[in-house]
Amino acid sequence: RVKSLPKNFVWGGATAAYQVEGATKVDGKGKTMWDDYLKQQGRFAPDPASDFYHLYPEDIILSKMYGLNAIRLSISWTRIFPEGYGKPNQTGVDYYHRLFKCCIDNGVTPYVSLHHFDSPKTLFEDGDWLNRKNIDYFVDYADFCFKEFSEIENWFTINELISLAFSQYIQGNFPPNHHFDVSNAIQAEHNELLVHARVVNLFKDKGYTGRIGLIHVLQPVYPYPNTPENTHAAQCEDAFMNTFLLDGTFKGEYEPDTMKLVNEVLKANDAHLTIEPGDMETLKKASTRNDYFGMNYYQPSFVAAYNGESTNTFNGTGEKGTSSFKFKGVGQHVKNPEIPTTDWDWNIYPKGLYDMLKWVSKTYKNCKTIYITENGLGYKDEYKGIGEEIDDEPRIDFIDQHVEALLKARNEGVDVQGYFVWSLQDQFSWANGYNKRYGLFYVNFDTQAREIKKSAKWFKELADTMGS
Ligand code: BGP
Repeated sequence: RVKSLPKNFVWGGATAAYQVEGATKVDGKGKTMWDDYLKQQGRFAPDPASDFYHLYPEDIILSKMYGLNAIRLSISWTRIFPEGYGKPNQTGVDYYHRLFKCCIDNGVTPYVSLHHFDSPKTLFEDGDWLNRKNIDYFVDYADFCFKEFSEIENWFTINELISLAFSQYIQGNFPPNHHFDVSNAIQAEHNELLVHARVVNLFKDKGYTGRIGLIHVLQPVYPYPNTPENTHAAQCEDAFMNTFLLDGTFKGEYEPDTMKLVNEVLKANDAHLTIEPGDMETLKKASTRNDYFGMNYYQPSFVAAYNGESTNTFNGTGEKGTSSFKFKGVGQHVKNPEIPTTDWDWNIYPKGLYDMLKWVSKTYKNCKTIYITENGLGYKDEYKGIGEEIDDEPRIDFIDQHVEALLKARNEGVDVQGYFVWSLQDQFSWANGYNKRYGLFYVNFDTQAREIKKSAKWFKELADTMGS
């Protein structure tokens, strides 16, 4: 391994408020779009999650002990503004001050997102990102946070814009569970970009100090098998899932080549996108003002051309081989027999991370510093008993290979400054519940006791030996 990392390279663990905090009904917190939905669905609940609301000191100390110098957190909008707007809830504000202080005191630098899939219920019911009024509310909430939490130096606006749009309106596994509602999906993508741009512009115009950026998950799309039709299908999916968002973020315009493909997808699905006057100016202005880029990477998709009706099944249980995805006029996901998959049918392909890093840094000149803000393996970890180490060798392999890919890109000139493993501790997963574990630290969800996984020890060694 090439030891060419700077001393301040960031080794972090990632979390998201709703997935770790639990305590969804305490201290004046308002409901998110998930609370009633999960209750109705009856599969699993967001409480207790990892009870991070109460146990954060323990997790921060574990982070420090195991070599992590950073943590990704998100602020739950509804702890601050229970309805999304109005009068701030001081108890929520105090909680985040305590949490941030604990991180900083322990030398674990907080990287904070303002939105990680948890829109307030009130605003969600009023159209979520599709309603422009909600964009104004978010800008106000962001402004409040920048002013209030001046101890924070690293901000992200929204986590994974595409996952929201795609899971809500295409894949149908996030509320409101629409399937292949292509107009709403593309509109949500555009509106989220607008939200981000407005917040970046506010941050810079008001002269807040610190850094601001956003987080995209990038899912490279490869044709399989490699034929001209499948290549075209891959380009269509790539435009819809990746390029549209990256163009909007870092170019402040949707390139003609991107729009040609996106329009093809829209046409095949009788869908349309509305861009209002002034939108593109807002995006343009923000496009040079991002201080850094958070890239999440899990897996690529392998795609073949498909022109039949759209249909999909989501594997939310870990029963291997139960997922399918066919998107009219775009393509269908196929299995590449040479690529291993997880129990949830996610492709394991570290080279995809290298490919994305190289491509983004080459294509988007305004994308300067990159942090890998999520990467990790969902796995059915086996509990061995109190105080017993959990053997998660496959996770070690996964992280090792992906860090290797990161280093290769870095050695070839891509400015990557950090790596956050998803996730810090085991957490609740939105559409999969509690058996899809990602943590370096095992959480016994009955007792909330933490156990150390082999990967945590390995990660400490990695962080200690590299970049020192
Ligand atoms: C990302 C999200 C995380 C997390 C992760 C793993 O898309 O930002 O919140 O959940 O993916 O996904 P999952 O929990 O569906 O396995």
